[in-house]
Formats: sequence, C-alpha cells, structure tokens
Amino acid sequence: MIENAIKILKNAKSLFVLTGAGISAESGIPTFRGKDGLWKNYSATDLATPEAFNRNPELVWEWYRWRQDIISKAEPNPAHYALVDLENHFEKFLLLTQNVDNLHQRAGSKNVLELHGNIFRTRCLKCGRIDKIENARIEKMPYCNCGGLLRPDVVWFGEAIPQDVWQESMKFLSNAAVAIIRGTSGVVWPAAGIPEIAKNYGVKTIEINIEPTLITSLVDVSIISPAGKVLPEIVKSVVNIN
Ligand code: BJW
Ligand code: ZN
Repeated sequence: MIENAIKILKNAKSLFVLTGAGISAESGIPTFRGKDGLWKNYSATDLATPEAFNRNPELVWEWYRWRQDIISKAEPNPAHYALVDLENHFEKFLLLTQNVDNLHQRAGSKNVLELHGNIFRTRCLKCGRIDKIENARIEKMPYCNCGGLLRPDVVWFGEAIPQDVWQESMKFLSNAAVAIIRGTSGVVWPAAGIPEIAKNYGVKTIEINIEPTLITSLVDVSIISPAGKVLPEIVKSVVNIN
C-alpha cells in the first residue's frame, strides 16, 4: 500500500494535507476519541460546546489549562517534520489542521491553516479581541481589559468554522493532485467531508491511520500504520527521486 502512495505522490505537483489529533499522539498529546482519548472520562458536551462554557467556565478553563500544559511540554514528532520535507518538495502545498496545538508550526511548516483555532490564543466574549494566552492572567478566570470574560480561541461543536480558512482550503483542494488525510477519525464535520469533496474534484486520496475509520472506504489508498513511521518512509522515497 505504501508503494501505491509513493507512486501517486511521485507524479504529483500539488499536495493537500489534512491532519487530526492522531498526528500529535506520538508527541504524547492525547487524542479525543478511542480508549485513551480525552473524552473517555468527560463527554464532549461537558467541555467543547459554548453551552458548556456558559454553564461552567471554570471547568472548561481547567480542562484547557491542563491540555495547554501537556502541549507546552510536547515536541513535534517525525510525522510533523516529514510534512515540512513534503512542503519543501512540492510546488504547491497546503496543510489544513484540525489540531489546536501549534506543533506543525513549531516543526517548521509554513503554509498551515487552522480549522479549529489554537489553544494558545484567547478571545474576549465582549469585544471579540484575540490575544496570546501568555497575555492572559489564567491562574483564575481570565478577563480582557474591557472587562469581558476570555475563552479559548478554538471552535466548539455547534460553532461555525472560520469561513476564510474553509474557502481557501477548498479552493486549493479543487486544484490539488493528491490529498493525504492523516490521524483523524473522520467523525467531525465539516473536515469529515473532505475525502468525498476530494473525490468529486478528481483528487487522489491517501489515508494514514493506525486503524480503519469512517473514511477508509472512500480513499484511493489506505495505510494502516502510525504516522510517525510511515510518513518519513514516504518522504525518503518521494523527495529523493528528484
Ligand atoms: C493515529 C495515530 C498515529 C492515533 N498515527 N493515526 C454534518 C454536517 C456538518 C456539521 C455536522 C454534521 N453532523 C453534525 C455536525 C455538527 C458537528 C459535528 O461534526 N458533530 C459530530 C460529532 C457528528 N460539527 C460542528 O459543530 C462544527 N461546526 C459546524 O459544523 O458548523 C456549522 C455552522 C455553520 C454556521 C453557523 C453555525 C454552525 C464544529 C466542529 C468543532 C470541533 N471542535 C473540536 C474541539 C476543538 C477545540 C479543542 O481542541 O479543544 O475539534 S472537537 C474535536 O474533534 C477537535 C478535533 O479537531 C476534532 C476531530 O478529532 P480528530 O482529530 O479526528 O481526533 P480523534 O480523537 O477523533 O481521532 C484521532 C484519530 O487518530 C483516530 O482515528 C486514531 O485511530 C488516529 N491515530 N494515533 C495515525 N500515531
Ligand atoms: Zn474585551
């Protein structure tokens, strides 16, 4: 299967990549679903919805502070670095991530769009101001200079994803040769619709995951293997050829 992926990538000039929590799992950051997932003990509706924040902002902030702490101590892994190599190799490259952890940017990826925001930014509920987390006094409840309560600048269930990010991604995808979809369960929309959109545009699709997912039956090539193992192998073959 990896051979098929390499063959497709060798003939391509433009690459679209979608990543999810699985790519950061090998950096020690828990995924959302599955046996060790973040939602094993809490339900998503208790934490990742605007209603949950209205109901209990302390609990939601506590969860985000805990995750910020884990993420701050984590380092990008070989899968993140392999994507930097691919970005340097392809004429056109776009990385759309559902992750909020900044690890792609820290690894050196440049053309990265964030679909679900960033855990290291805050947004004021009153004036809408977006700021870096280090500017917030987060030891207790964080407030803006205007007096408004700050929330994490991420996208929760029921909230609209950033339209500019989505439009730019879909524009790129429509002209891409290949799409790699990596480390995502394909449960959360609208990202879950990307394999089908790619197919409609005639874009070849490669999925990399440690287990079959809801999108496996839709893709051209499915590779069941940890991202940190398979991607460096792909890069070695694809990048060395030219
Ligand atoms: C490895 C690995 C290794 C492990 N190597 N792999 C139909 C159409 C449209 C919308 C909906 C719809 N049906 C329902 C909806 C609504 C909802 C939705 O999708 N719900 C589903 C649960 C059914 N979607 C929304 O609400 C979205 N907004 C929206 O649709 O807006 C419409 C609207 C328009 C106009 C006005 C108002 C509204 C927003 C979704 C926001 C998601 N937010 C979260 C939290 C972000 C902040 C935070 O981090 O705290 O995003 S939820 C969570 O799930 C997070 C993730 O980005 C997202 C996806 O998870 P991901 O990345 O796939 O992780 P996992 O854990 O699920 O999977 C990990 C995978 O990795 C597994 O497959 C492992 O096997 C694999 N893996 N190790 C490779 N080493
Ligand atoms: Zn404010």
